[in-house]
Amino acid sequence: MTTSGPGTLTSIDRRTRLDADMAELGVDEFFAGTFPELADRNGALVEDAIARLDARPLALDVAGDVRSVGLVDGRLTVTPGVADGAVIVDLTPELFSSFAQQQQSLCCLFIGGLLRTGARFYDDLMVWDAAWLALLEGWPVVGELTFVDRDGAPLDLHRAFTPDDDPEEANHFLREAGFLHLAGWLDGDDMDTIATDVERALPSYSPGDGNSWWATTVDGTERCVRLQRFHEHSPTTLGVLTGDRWDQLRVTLQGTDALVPRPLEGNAIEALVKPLAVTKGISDVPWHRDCNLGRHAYGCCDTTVGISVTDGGEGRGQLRVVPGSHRLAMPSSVAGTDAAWLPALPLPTRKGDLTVHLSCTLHEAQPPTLDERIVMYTGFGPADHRSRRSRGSDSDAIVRIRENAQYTTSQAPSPMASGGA
Ligand SMILES: O=C(O)CCC(=O)C(=O)O
Ligand SMILES: [Fe+2]
Repeated sequence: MTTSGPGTLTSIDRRTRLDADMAELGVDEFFAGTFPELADRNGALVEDAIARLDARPLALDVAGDVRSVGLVDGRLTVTPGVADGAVIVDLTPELFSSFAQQQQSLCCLFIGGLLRTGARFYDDLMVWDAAWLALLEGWPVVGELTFVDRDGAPLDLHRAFTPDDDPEEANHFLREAGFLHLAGWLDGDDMDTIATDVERALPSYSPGDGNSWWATTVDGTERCVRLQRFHEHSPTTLGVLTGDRWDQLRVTLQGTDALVPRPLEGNAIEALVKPLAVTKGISDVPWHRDCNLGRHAYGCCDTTVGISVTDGGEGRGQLRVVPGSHRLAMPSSVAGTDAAWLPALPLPTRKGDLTVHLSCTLHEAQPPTLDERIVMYTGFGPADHRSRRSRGSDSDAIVRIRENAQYTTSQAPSPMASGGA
């Protein structure tokens, strides 16, 4: 059976859970208490996902107490012990509780080095993260999507919106497609000034300073690829973030939701320098959702805005997105492959253009092959970031795992590094 995908999001606020409600959730309590109800409500979505992805059962070994989740005669079923062919995940009771309440995902636990599961299981884990979202949040993984404009006519996914376009049309596009290309929103001369600010600021960052990401290029050079809190180094960037055009953007994105920019006293904006021929580290982030590491139900959707300081087209580190992937939880491991059921779309930008994507939308940065690129990322989130730091929240742990990803994982070496481009 294939369910049909959900229609237009009426709101980008998809939060269903509060950190304050986090509890210590045991294996018995979850599988005997919570699971049957979830399976009644969302089991069909999970069954569709498992069948489509040909997923092996997931065996959760929680300090020796093992349950396998998978299909038996086509129905979502939990069985004691390790099911045939299962991917086995070892969890402490604390990590199980976190996973079962949609805090840390399997992807997060894997990248954080918290699983004994071998690396070859990574794709299985991504598949089960998608199935788990279907189970816990009712987010379908497979189905047919249509993209329509406000009048119900087919949506032109290649459309770019200028600052003079109707903000309601742009807002509808964002909810429908999960991304936006905003052309000519910022001043080209300001972008040139910001590029100079990046050069000037680079010497003040160093590896391991907790404020930057580094990657190695084919000639062995270590390059700073992510300059955090960059507004502290660039009055022009600060001017952008506090100017009228930025508030126009906030109003356009929020529609009927209430959005606020990232606070200026934190890591409000990151400047990314994208060198050619990266061989190690993370400069160009491969396919992912910004909520891949977890907490979708507590925080989504954030909106992430990319500011093209230099041109970002083909060969220049362009961003690609998967339209509609905020409505269907197609795993990131499938995106961009022949097995994908939602196609990827490149977003070539010019200096001064913006890209916007929701935290639930699949996206990747393509490694540049022609020229280096500079792009800045910042964003807007719900006005009420509810009880983010309350006891039981794994928000800080997830941020730490994300920040350490530059040491614990690596993008695939650029095709240029093997002389392939
Ligand atoms: O490398 C890029 O341009 C994208 C970065 C990104 O998506 C992220 O940091 O989440
Ligand atoms: Fe991202």
